[in-house]
Amino acid sequence: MGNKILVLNGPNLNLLGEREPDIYGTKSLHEIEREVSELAGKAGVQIEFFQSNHEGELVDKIQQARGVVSCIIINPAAFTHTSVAIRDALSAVKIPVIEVHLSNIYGREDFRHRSYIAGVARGQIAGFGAYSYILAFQAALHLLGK
Ligand code: CA2
Repeated sequence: MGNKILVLNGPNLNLLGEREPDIYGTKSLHEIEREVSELAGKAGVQIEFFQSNHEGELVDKIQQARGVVSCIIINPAAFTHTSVAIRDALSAVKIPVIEVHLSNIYGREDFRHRSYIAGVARGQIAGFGAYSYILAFQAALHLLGK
């Protein structure tokens, strides 16, 4: 299992930086991943990134992480508020989960206030834009005892 961190991103996050910069910021997902990757290199941990617009692909990736990954950082995007399947997959693999959001979901529309993921996560970070991912990575290092 070693010290591998898996960073999962859900639907539409591939559009990051292109639209709605007032809500989600101006950095692309690739830029965010590059920054986190640099930190991982410095910390001597392995890191893998995966983005999908498809719920089932995210479920598959979570299942494949079993026995291979030590911590999952996930921004489930819209699936945060809908997906029992992703919650059940995260719960089944018994890998510590950190939920991350760019925006403060509690300051937005009511339907974003409920997260199906929060109950199976060790913790949640929301509202700091791209920096939420840096904070989530720091939290992952903490969970790995680094
Ligand atoms: O704040 C977050 O990170 C969210 O997970 C982002 C999701 C949203 O449904 C959640 O409520 C909160 C949406 C991601 C969509 O990303 C876009 C990026 C650029 C342009 C349009 C959408």
